Formats: sequence, C-alpha cells, structure tokens
Amino acid sequence: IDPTLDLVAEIDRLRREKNAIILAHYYQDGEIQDLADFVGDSLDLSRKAAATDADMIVFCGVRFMGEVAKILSPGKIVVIPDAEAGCSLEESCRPEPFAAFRAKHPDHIAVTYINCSADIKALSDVIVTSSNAEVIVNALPKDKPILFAPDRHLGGYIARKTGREMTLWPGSCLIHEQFSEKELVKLKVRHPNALVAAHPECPEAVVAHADYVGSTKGILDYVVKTDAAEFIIATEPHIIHQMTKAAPHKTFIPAPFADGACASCADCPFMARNTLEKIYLAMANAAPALTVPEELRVRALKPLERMLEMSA
Ligand code: CIZ
Repeated sequence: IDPTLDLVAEIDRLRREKNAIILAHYYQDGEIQDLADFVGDSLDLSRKAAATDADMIVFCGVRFMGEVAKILSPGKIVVIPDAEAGCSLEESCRPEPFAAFRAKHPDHIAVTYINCSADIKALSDVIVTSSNAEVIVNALPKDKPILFAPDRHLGGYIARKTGREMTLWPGSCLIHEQFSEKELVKLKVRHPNALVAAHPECPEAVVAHADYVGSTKGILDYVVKTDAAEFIIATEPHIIHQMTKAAPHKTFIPAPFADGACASCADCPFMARNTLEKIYLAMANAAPALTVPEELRVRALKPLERMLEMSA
C-alpha cells in the first residue's frame, strides 16, 4: 500500500463505489468506530446486518460476528478485515465435544452465546447475546433444564438472575477472565465515588462489586444516564471511546488486571487485528469474504432467528 494514501478517504470512496456498509463493534479501535456507518454490540449489529440493503457488509469485529451477518444475509458479500480475528470463547467450544455434551443431556434446552462458530449455532436451540440472555432464558419453558455454552461466567450470572437450573460449558473470555477482584477493590478505595459497571463475562467475584452488570450496550446506556461523575469499567476498554463521546464531562477508568499487568493488557488481541489498512484492502479486493455452506447456514439460522424473535 502507498504510505501516502489517505485511508479514510479511500475507504469512503470504496463504500460509495461498492454500496458497502461498515459495521463496527464497540471493542474496535476508536478510529475504526469513527468511520463505521454503525457501531454496536452483537445484537444490534446482527439486526443491522439482517436489515441492510447494501451489497457489501464490511464487518469490523471478530470472525463469528461476520459469520452471523453472512448467515442472516446470504445474498450479500460479507468481508472481514482479518481472517485470523478469532475469539477464545469460540475456540473453547468445538462441535464434537459440544455434540457429546448435548447428547449427555438430551432433555435440556441448549442456549448458546453468540460468541461461537456456525457449527455450534447449528447444534443449539436458541442463541443469546449478553443484551438479551436474561429475557430469553426467562421466556423458555420452565419445566426443562438448560445447557449454557460457551461462557461459564455469563451462564452462571444468568442462572443466578433467573433462578433457572443450568449446566454450564467450561469456557471463558481470555480478557474478562483476567479482571482482578483484589485490584478492583484497591481502585475503588482510591476512587470512593466511582460506580462500577461490569460485563457478565467477568468472574463472579468481580461482578459482585458492580453497581451495574450488563452488555456493552447496557453499560454504555448506564454510564450516560446515571448521575455520577466517575465510573470504573470492567469490560474491553475500547468501549470507553463511545462513553467519552456521549458523556465527555465524565471520567471512565478501565478496571485493572492483576498487579503488574500492562496498561493495554485488557485490549482484545483478536479485535486489535483489524486496522484501517486491512479494511481498505478487504473492501478493494472483496476478501477475505465469508462463506457458510448452505446446509449449515440453514441450520444455524434457525436458533438465530429464534433469538431475534424472542428479543424483538
Ligand atoms: O454481544 C457482544 O457484542 C459482546 C461480545 C459483548 C457485549 O456485551 O456487547
């Protein structure tokens, strides 16, 4: 790539030429969020992907999110900036062991977090995101127990909130797993007026200190509408970009990892693979483009549509 190229202007030109829509997750770099047509969480981004009339969806997030867009909009070209942008939760849950897990609990309803592959979705009864998991679980038939995969912390939190019996897959997010309760308590002592907002992918001990627990979208709405000047944010810190834009007079402090961890340790390494240069190349070359075999797509679509219906 010519280093003098104005990448933002070039991406804009390609957006018009290709009739493309750029979707970005809250965990993307601020410069990517700023050039996106829409910034959101998995649920809102899925809804956008299902409803768009663009010819090309450029999905700036991680691979499973682009895959959801392709499942919902199979006629569109869906490109992602980096084919290696994976997810530790997706990695933790492979189709064979998951099918065995299901087979061991044949009477259970399989509720699966959207952070998983199309193969796992196809083996599930309903998909959830952190925005709608509680509502969906509450609406499921009460006489059946639930299998929840792949995030054990989110599953445990939803089980506690709903009182439903749940068998949890033992997965976790490599970022949220590392927020430190001990360091959080020390930080709270230094900032006694700060309110803590935590994502339910955090361990239970961290969530126990939170004034608010919710999805990225939920946390964003909470800090904007709550009358306080300072917040400690226990989720991937790039969400703070939108918080600062929406409430520039407030202070947002990233929650700490263990003592001695680097300042950027809580940045998701998969989300960080996406850059302006890779977005430009993906749009110019229409690659890497996601494909999902039709037979798999149809099976994965069913629990996703159920999610969209149940959280409408
Ligand atoms: O659902 C999502 O987009 C993720 C990964 C987190 C959240 O809470 O929004």
